[in-house]
Amino acid sequence: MFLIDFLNLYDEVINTYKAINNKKILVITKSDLIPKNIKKDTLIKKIKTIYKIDEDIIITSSKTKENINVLKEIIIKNKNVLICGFTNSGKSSLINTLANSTLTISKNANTTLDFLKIKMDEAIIYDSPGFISKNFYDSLLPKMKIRPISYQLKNKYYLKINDWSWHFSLDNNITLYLDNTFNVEKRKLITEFPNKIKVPSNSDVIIKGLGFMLVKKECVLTTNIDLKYLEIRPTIVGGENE
Ligand SMILES: Nc1nc2c(ncn2[C@@H]2O[C@H](COP(=O)(O)OP(=O)(O)O)[C@@H](O)[C@H]2O)c(=O)[nH]1
Ligand SMILES: [Mg+2]
Repeated sequence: MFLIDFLNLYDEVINTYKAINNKKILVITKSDLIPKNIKKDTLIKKIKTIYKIDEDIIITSSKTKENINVLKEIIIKNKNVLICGFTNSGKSSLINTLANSTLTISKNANTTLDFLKIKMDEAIIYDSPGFISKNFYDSLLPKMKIRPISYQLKNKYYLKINDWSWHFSLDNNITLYLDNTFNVEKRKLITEFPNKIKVPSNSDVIIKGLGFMLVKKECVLTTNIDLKYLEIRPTIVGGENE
């Protein structure tokens, strides 16, 4: 089982999943953070299409226990199951929920330093150290339910999110999928920002590790955030079919 947290869905993570040749399924964790307006079966379909995934995808949460029984059945049927994924994807939390175990949960990278064997009924689950990505913000993990907030943003203005500035080359409609601990302001544009990236219509601009923003119209985004933290994909939450 390869775990990906909903807000950490980007190419490096998906490519790591794809590189695994064993029998596998993709498990999207922390579903309690997914906003209510996102229909989960639509989300699964979009993830399958955009990232070209053929295997089953199961959405789960250690907090709400969504689909925990489905995962238990899969584990019992397969007898030996390795739980893997990037650090902080919720591996240890999920195993604790599945097996009533007491693995250490942490916000810090790699608290699980070795492969650990945990018994669950007649099956064995293995916890593993997480893969580590260099290009993501792991110090500001979202904890709260994401409340999407939309902005009608005139070209004369930019969005300031904490220390990051985002300017879109034309009047646009932007929806933030970030947790509400971020400080967001609309400001009048005075100077441009150093980094530029092209954004097609109905795209998610992913800020790796933190969330994403849905951009309605094709435009050029200028920003002061290092582009290595950004990735663009067709939106998984809205757009044309909405
Ligand atoms: N909201 C939410 N947070 C979770 C969930 N599972 C894990 N977390 C949090 O994600 C962080 C990493 O969890 P952990 O299980 O240690 O991840 P690991 O590094 O993959 O073993 C911790 O801060 C957990 O509290 C979940 O289902 N929902
Ligand atoms: Mg762990």
